[in-house]
Amino acid sequence: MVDRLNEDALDRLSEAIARPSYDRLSMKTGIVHLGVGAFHRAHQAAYTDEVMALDPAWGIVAASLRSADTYDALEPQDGLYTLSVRSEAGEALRVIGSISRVIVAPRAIEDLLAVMSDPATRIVSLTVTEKGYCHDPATGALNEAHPDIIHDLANLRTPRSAPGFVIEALRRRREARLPPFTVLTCDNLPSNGRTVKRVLTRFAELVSPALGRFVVEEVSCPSTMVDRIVPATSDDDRARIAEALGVADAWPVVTEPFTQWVIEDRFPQGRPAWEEGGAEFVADVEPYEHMKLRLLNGSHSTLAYLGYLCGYETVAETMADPAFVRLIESLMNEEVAPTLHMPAGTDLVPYRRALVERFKNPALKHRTWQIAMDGSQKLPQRLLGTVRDRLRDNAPINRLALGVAAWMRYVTGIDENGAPIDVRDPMVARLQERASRAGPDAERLSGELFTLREIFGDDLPRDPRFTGSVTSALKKLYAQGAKRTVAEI
Ligand code: CS2
Repeated sequence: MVDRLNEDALDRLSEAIARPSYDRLSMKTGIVHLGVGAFHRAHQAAYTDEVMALDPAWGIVAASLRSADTYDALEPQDGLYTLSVRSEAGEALRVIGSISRVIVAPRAIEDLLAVMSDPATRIVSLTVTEKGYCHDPATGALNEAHPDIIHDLANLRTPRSAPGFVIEALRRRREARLPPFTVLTCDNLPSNGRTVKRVLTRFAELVSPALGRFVVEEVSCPSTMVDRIVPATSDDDRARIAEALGVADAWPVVTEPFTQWVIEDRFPQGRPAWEEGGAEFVADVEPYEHMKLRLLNGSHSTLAYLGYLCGYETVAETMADPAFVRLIESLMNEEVAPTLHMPAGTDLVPYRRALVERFKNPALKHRTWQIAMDGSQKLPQRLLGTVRDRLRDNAPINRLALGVAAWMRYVTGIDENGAPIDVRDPMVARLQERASRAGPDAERLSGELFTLREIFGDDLPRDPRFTGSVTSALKKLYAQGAKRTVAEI
């Protein structure tokens, strides 16, 4: 009796469950992925699985930079896991086989660096979240005071951070006269390829000028736009999926039917034929990235802070409130869309409509609390870039300002009923120190938080149109609560 998903169990799954059509034993490692979270497994690993039959050279060795959870779940499963695609229409299950091995970086540093430095590895991809780049979110520059960066520069051979691993592996390849791998960032950063190149270049320069030049001249960092909503897996998901599989899967991932991956085609060492799995290759990703970060993620963060303050647990629950649908539609139509400059032929109207439907998907339990995490790293590219463009055009920013104000209200760590909020953010200590200094006073709170240059830059705190709009939205949130504020805007 097989009770766990693994290679042996594949033949016994019911017909309805899709599974790898290729021989997993002939798979070679062409990709090392850093950050093996749910998003990678529902997105890039699924695209790669889709095209593996075309070329088995592109197997993935996936590393987690911190916890051993994914390793513990997938190692007994031969790297296999279930991808569940859910909507009101039902659930489709597919077993993904593109990950051949999981490595827990902190306890296998040398092992990970060895695979990254192997001649067969031609791509190192990353989903390490915004904060994983150890950069200053407002400027995109490497944060040289970041404890992990200080550690890694002093201990090149035993890195902790994503930039530290990438640079040490590149250093070894250069020394061995091997060509560098392509660095493929799949995180929601602005101009993500350019940002990662800048961070890596600076790190490398601090190691040696020659390594800095090598990164500038030889390392390709294509930008990507990645999109798929992937909430954290719950125990209910595990139980439901085990029932359908007939075997247990310790870590399935649950997602929506929609998926999009737009990539700049700059892979000097080759790449999988991801286009056969639905990816789009373009010369310049930036317009798509702006569209997605500003429309989807900007709305998502706005929904997360305001929805949480209203007591809504999930995005779908928040979107069941018609006042929120109105807010998000008008935010997108009136304040965000006018800042986008899309290539001819892109129609934003169906894109925006689809977003509203995606947010409403009742089969996804995407917690507002989950999206609210790490706001200090997210606001710049999700809301503040749009704010800057609007201010340049002298255009109103009421809804964008409400999103920023809701973030300020949220990071105080006390909700509208006086209960604590579990704020997760790399800057949480500084945020809450400022919030407690200010007390429940909109003017003082916004004043304290505007001084955070890493988030707001030097320009926004000096623009009274911005500070005024945010402070007046924050006053409303304090005076009448989030529900009424949203209903009235
Ligand atoms: C979300 C994103 O958690 C978040 O901050 O906004 O993870 C979002 O679901 C994805 O970017 C969708 O592609």
